[in-house]
Formats: sequence, structure tokens, C-alpha cells
Amino acid sequence: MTTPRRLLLVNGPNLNLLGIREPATYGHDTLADVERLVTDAAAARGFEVTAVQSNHEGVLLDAIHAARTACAGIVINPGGLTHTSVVLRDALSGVALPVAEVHISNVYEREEFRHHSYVHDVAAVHVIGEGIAGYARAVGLLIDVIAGRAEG
Ligand code: CA2
Repeated sequence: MTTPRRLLLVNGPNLNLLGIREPATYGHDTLADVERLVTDAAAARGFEVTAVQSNHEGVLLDAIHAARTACAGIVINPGGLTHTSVVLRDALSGVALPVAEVHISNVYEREEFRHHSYVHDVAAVHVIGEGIAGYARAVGLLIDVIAGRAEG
């Protein structure tokens, strides 16, 4: 079977507030800006993007499960679920797609509870604390991983 040239972009709870609240931490760009950035970065490498943001964990799990056959990889900022969710980690590990974990802020320079990520070791790529530009870098690194797997 040929690998689909499509990525799933997942943004977790509260990321719909990007650009609206807490600009000192998360900047002035909106979720729509993030989705455009990722779509453009993927298009430059010949990939399309399906984007989902939800404040409901089950919606995110369903989107990840649907990606198993529809997508070649997943770019995810799990939001606060990063630090709490075994089920999100299980979904990512269950679909066995390459994953890029993105955080806009530098979680390691923030509260201790943000230092642990349940997603960390199921992700092949980590981009942390680079603002929304980090999503575009994650797309490039993820596609490199996908291309490497296709060769191997
Ligand atoms: O830095 C990141 O990208 C985070 O994943 C953002 C999460 C936070 O819980 C993680 O520790 C780090 C929070 C997402 C909420 O986003 C907001 C955006 C604007 C205003 C309020 C929340």
C-alpha cells in the first residue's frame, strides 16, 4: 500500500484561545494562523493536512484513530493533556504513525508539572519553546522521518 501524502495536525484543549488570551506566553498568532502555517509547510513538501482542535479528549482520540489509514504522520500539541493523559499516549502509540510533539512555550522553564510529557516517548520529533514557528519546523522533521521509513 502506498503511504498517504497527508498529515494530521492535532491541537488539544484550550488552544482555540491562541492569540486571544495569554499573549505573553503563547504569542499573538491564532489557531487559524497555526493551521495555515502547517498547511503551507506541508504543501512545500507535497503533503496535505487535516487539522483538528478540540476541548474534548474523545474527539482527539477519534481523529488519531482515523489517521491510522488516512495519514502518514501526526503533528500534535496536546496542550495540558501532555501532562495528564495516558489514553492520548495509548492512542498515538496504537496507530503506530510517526509523531511530532510540539509545544509553543518552553515547558521546561515553566512549572514543574509541565516537565513531564506522557507523549514524549511515543514521539519521534520534539520541538519545544519555538513559538508557533516550531510547528513548521516539526512538519519538516516529521516528513524527514516519514521519508526515511518509506526508504527503509
Ligand atoms: O506550550 C504549549 O504549547 C503547551 O502545550 C500549551 C498548553 C500547556 O498546558 C502546556 O503545558 C504547554 C496550554 C494550551 C492552552 O493554550 C492557551 C492559549 C491561549 C490562552 C490560554 C491557553
